[in-house]
Amino acid sequence: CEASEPLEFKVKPVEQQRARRLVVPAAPGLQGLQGGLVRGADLFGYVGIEAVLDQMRRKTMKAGFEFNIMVVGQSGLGKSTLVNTLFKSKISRKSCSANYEEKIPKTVKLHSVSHVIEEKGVKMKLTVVDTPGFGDQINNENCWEPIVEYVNEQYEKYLREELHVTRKRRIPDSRVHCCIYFLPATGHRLRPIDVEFMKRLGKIVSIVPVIAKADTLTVEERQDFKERIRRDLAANGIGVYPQAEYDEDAEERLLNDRIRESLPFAVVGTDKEHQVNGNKVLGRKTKWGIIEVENVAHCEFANLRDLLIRSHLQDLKEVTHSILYEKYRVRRLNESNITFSELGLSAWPLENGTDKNESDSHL
Ligand SMILES: Nc1nc2c(ncn2[C@@H]2O[C@H](COP(=O)(O)OP(=O)(O)OP(=O)(O)O)[C@@H](O)[C@H]2O)c(=O)[nH]1
Ligand SMILES: [Mg+2]
Repeated sequence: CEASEPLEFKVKPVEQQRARRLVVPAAPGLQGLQGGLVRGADLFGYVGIEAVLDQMRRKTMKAGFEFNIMVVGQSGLGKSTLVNTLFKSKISRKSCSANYEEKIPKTVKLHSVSHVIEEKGVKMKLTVVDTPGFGDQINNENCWEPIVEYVNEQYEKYLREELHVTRKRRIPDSRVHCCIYFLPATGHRLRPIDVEFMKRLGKIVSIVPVIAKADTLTVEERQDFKERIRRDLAANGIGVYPQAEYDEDAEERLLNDRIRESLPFAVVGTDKEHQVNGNKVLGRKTKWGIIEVENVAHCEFANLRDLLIRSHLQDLKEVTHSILYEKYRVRRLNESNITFSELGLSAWPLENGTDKNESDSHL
């Protein structure tokens, strides 16, 4: 469904994140002059560099964003429910009609749901890839393979588009920018299957782990479980997003440290709305009350949504493009079995270490 009205939820403009890096300090020689000159002083030596922000803003608003999330985890942990929660929560509530009768069926094949969300003139195409849960088979060996294959297929699609002689101005981006990995709320430790799964997946995609069905844990159990998971992740060398080595400056480190300390987010999902104090809220009705999924006092769904959309959307895209996809690209181009005809090319695009298409496009 498509939202036609502006929404309340604020998507942090990308240029705001970059603005702090684009501040140009005044030249030392100008400082004395500035006090003495009255009108026109502001224009002395002014080249208008900051106008680039407006240009970026206009371009970005026109082009819009593409953002792709994938949900992965054992069967029955509430992955499909959380996808619905995300689309029915603040980011797109006005655009979706509730369907109370429909029960979410078991997911049997990988499929994606896309919504175009528009807010204050900014368009975002949010795609969530829902995957079938694993763990139902007697032998769960290699259960990560279909997921790993899907992520790599999207990189391959992008690579092929990039290597075409006549490239599209804007390559459609179906690469997975973030994978939400669901952990069962056992209250114990990471299970071997989750360790193996995340080890493999973490090499090719940004993982954000969550504790599923967190309403089944007490406050203390939740805290202990989180700490144990963080220790297990570190002990097994599993890097989850946001990785400390990608922090760009002290300000980012401070923000990301706070996120790292609260991972994995303890989430609750639902696709039902209930009346609470005269307001409609997304929640799960129990015998003892309603768990409000967007209320931070009840669970951390809102923190997860804010991380994905409000604060780290652009960073997740950058990490995917500049680090994860780059690794895939280098590996593929170094492979000897990649043929010209396979890529639809008449000659090898890389000559003397430069991308011929790339240099042509700058002419
Ligand atoms: N208690 C509780 N139950 C939940 C939560 N989220 C989903 N459920 C219930 O768990 C059951 C399974 O939910 P699904 O969303 O189909 O789970 P799934 O992970 O998509 O399952 P597969 O498609 O088999 O992989 C449903 O009955 C949901 O109502 C939650 O946060 N808390
Ligand atoms: Mg499902």
